[in-house]
Amino acid sequence: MSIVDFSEEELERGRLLFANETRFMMGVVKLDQLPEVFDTEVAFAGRSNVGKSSLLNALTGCKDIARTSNTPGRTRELNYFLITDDVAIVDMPGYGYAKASKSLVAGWQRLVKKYLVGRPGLRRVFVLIDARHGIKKTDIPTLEMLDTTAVNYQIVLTKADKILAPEREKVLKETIEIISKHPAAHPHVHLTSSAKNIGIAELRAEICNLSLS
Ligand SMILES: Nc1nc2c(ncn2[C@@H]2O[C@H](COP(=O)(O)OP(=O)(O)OP(=O)(O)O)[C@@H](O)[C@H]2O)c(=O)[nH]1
Ligand SMILES: [Mg+2]
Repeated sequence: MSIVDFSEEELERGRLLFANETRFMMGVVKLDQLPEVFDTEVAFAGRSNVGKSSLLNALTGCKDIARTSNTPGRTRELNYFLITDDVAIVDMPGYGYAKASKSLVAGWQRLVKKYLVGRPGLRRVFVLIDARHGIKKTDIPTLEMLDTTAVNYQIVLTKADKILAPEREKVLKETIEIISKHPAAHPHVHLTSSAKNIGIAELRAEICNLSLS
């Protein structure tokens, strides 16, 4: 279930885009290491452990192209994956992971923030939210930061397999209500499960449409 409707044609275009072999390009720890601007760049943001790397694996159909783990805070760099020469997805370190040392977390967060507000060609930031919990207080600073910049962002609910249909409806409704107060948020919300392949085709179509617009 996804409340974003795509035509058969859009879904097929998305499928074809992601049928390309995804390549890991580089991990960026400092802004001066960022690659040249791509025609289409999108990024995955969200709390540690929300499923950013897993979603990238599901989209690309590569089981372990982005490292996934049970250990929050595993992704520590801005990891660039190339879907094609012109389309890049950036897997970002998660925010809100308390167990890593404060200075480490502060370092990642500075990097993430500078990247988000200053990256030319960044078409959309997908903000991942655990569907079991919905948008939490710890997510709000990120949403507010994105509101104050020119970056367009969209909520993607993750791990939908862990809840039943009525709970899915409820979290979708609540999420849409919250984002209606955030001016830069895209009004549509994706509901996904990397484990059970829910909403993956739709997210591929969404990214493909961005690359065509
Ligand atoms: N059931 C279920 N588990 C998932 C899903 N997506 C991710 N997980 C699990 O959640 C945990 C964290 O997933 P990651 O993809 O590493 O999360 P991340 O957001 O990249 O984490 P950081 O890199 O630490 O920020 C792993 O144990 C995954 O197997 C999903 O759709 N369903
Ligand atoms: Mg990760």
